[in-house]
Amino acid sequence: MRTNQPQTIYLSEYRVPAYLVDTVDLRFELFEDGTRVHSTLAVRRNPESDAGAAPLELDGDSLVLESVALDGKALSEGEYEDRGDKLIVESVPEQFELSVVTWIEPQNNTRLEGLYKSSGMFCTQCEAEGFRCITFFPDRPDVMSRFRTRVEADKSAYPVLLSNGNDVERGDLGEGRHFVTWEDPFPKPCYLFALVAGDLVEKRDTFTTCSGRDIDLRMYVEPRNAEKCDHAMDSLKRSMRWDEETYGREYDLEIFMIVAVDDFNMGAMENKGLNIFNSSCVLASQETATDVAFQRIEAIVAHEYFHNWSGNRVTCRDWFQLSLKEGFTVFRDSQFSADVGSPTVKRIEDVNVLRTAQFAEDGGPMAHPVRPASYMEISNFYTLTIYEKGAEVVRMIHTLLGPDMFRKGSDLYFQRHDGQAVTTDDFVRAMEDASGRDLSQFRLWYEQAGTPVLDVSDEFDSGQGIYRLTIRQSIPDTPGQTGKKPQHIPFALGLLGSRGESLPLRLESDSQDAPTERVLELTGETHVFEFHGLNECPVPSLLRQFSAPVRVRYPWTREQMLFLMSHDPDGFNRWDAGQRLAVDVIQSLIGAPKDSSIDARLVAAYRHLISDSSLDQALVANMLQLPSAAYLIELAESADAPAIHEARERVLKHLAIALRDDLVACYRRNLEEGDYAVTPEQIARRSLRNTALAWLLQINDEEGRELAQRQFRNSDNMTDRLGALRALVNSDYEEDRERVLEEFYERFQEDPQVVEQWFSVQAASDRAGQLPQIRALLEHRAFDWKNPNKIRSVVGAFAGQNLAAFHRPDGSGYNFLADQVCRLDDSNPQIAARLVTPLTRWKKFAPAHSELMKSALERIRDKSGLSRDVYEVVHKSLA
Ligand code: 0A1
Ligand code: ZN
Repeated sequence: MRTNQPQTIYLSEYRVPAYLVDTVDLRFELFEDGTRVHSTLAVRRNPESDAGAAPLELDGDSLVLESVALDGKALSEGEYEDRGDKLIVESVPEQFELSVVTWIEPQNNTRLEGLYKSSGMFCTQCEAEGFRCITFFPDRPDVMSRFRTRVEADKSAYPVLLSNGNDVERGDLGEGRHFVTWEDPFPKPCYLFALVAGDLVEKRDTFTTCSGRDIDLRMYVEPRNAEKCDHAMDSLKRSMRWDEETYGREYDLEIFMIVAVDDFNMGAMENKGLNIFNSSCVLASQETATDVAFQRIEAIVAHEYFHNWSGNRVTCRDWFQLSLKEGFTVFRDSQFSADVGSPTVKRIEDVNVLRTAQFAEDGGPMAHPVRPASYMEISNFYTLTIYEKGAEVVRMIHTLLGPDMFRKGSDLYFQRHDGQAVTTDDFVRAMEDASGRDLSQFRLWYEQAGTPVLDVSDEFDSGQGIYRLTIRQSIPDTPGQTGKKPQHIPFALGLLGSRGESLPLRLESDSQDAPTERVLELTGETHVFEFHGLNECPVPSLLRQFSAPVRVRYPWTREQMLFLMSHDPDGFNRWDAGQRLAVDVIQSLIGAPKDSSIDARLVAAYRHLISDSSLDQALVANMLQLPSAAYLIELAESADAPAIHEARERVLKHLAIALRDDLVACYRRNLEEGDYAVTPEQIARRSLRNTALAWLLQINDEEGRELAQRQFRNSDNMTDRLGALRALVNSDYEEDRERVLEEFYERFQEDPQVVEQWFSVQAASDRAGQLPQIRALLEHRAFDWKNPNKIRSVVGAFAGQNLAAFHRPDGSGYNFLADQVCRLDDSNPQIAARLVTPLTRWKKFAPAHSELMKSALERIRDKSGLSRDVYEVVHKSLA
């Protein structure tokens, strides 16, 4: 709870730690009414610090201090100061052993930081600053220590006792209690510490590394989830092999463990040798998980595993460097997903998130550079900018250097910095040193916030056969940053002739056999490129593969969009052209009379996509998805959310009516597929038939209704069952909606992950998710205010996806969200701060909405005892 105004922490004030901790010896006595933590630290003065004989300062949070001893001698109260958030020992020798005993109450820890209980088990979350909720410690990532951890607990309630590293000793303690001691040979920052104690089943497997070492792979889950581990285990083995083959990274401990917990603030955590996962990001079975969930699990398992090198072996010097591990690791996991699935589809999915949500963040009040210069609460900086834009920055380095030089750079980075806590600058330097390239201007990507805008114009000189492309870059102002410098941007492009053929890109100096695709490097404010030897004005295919996280403005005609949609050899740009066309059509209808006509060419293009089965079906499945309302809002200058929603719905219904027969045929054609498997081909078939169903039900088609009901009852997998449920819930068939929702709940009520899906299908629906219904969901017996997943699946889905209900003109949606944020602020500030996000975008909306959103934010601001997390987000949004 906040007592004073939160302090701002600045990168410029970074100082090396005054003291280092070489080893940490921990003993946890776990009881039902609390936990006693005994900690013994081997401390010494840091030779690199100029602080001299400064007092020793350790961080703490919500701890009851029981005793302090220095070199075995108990300190009296005058010899140390317990300030709550700091334990200060005024005078210490150069090297000493400090023993501290603290008492904590995991059973009452609703913040889910530090040690807490979830469904009867003990677990930890220490990133970023949770370790200080366990014991007093220099809680900063540049203090790296070797940990030895003894866990003691009741044997029948907690038969499984885990921590990082290898188990070196175990035994009974009498009175029904037992212990296990774990030793981690690798020095690590305390944010990577983990402990788990529970009644869990163990699933085992083995992985043989490239050097022939057998690694023991273990998953620990609650007994009811024993059958939901196979997919995560397979994903883990695939990730381990991939990291050896692609980055030359071998696993380093003898054991690798994964634990699933129900109550978790984020997706998962890469604790050394003991990854802890949110259940929804690791457990899956054909009957209970959708294709999207299967793919997400594979990506997150890979992400956490990859952190073992990018994050754990080489870690961050301070939290301003968070993207050092997160941006690089997201880049690595997206390469992995592209390699094991469909690269084009993976790129489409990533860019969709980036353009819809990260661009919005970068243009809003919380905009910050990939390497921020200041923060109040670091938990607020686990953002799309740090993760996704950070990954795009690494991706651009990959594009500029090419795969071989990039690999040399990553080898050098891992070799040079193994066992160290370093900066994003160290990463870039390794890339420079390995490749010989100068990335000094490129570093601005880490320092400047905001999405660069590229204004592109062109002209064709038919007399000389020259096509001239002019590109001007500008970077918008963001909070605290104005007058930005031009950045180094890799810009991939191609040019197409009138028959759709790829034309050679002959820059003046080129020989005859010029390439048909190039990566231009933009460094100045304006560049003019001249392409020679052309007989006709080409159609440009710009920013292929989305080669940089920028907005491109070019006056495309609808003819050009249609042309690229069917001819661009770059699959990503084919999809992008289709999106642009749909955006253009929808935008032209916003606020237009109800009977205004819809461009017939859009219908023809979609008909072609639906009915030509020779096209890449995975790409088609994505091309059929209309741009989301959230993306359309992001593109708008002053968004009228209800009007955007309405225009989008109109286009969808219009397409569904015009293509009704094609949709039924598409559904039937994609029905048979053999045994269920999560392959790109089958995923595409399921996506196509569920899109067809969803569209048919938008127009109250009786045949569609029957197909949906049949699919709902008979399908053997969750993708189809949920697809049918969603289509029926979003239809006008009110009785069907009630019935299928009830049947679905009856069947899956014992499965928390499925119940979460059931909540969000309703909360995201403008039919089933109006405010009275949302309030009823909050009262439902399956809802739990202590479980972040449940909160996200109702409150998060309502505010983030149900735009029609959230943006009701009376402001009731905004006030509802403000109420829930205030309620959560006391119990779980991290989740409360994340839920505020939709309101922080208030300046983006038309005045009537924006005023109401602002006053909802002001109500949150005025709550007494606001947490630091929510304080930062709300105050920055209102500034
Ligand atoms: N490092 C984890 C994500 C994570 C971050 C913060 C947390 O608590 C504030 C928890 C998990 C990852 O990138 O997977
Ligand atoms: Zn991560």
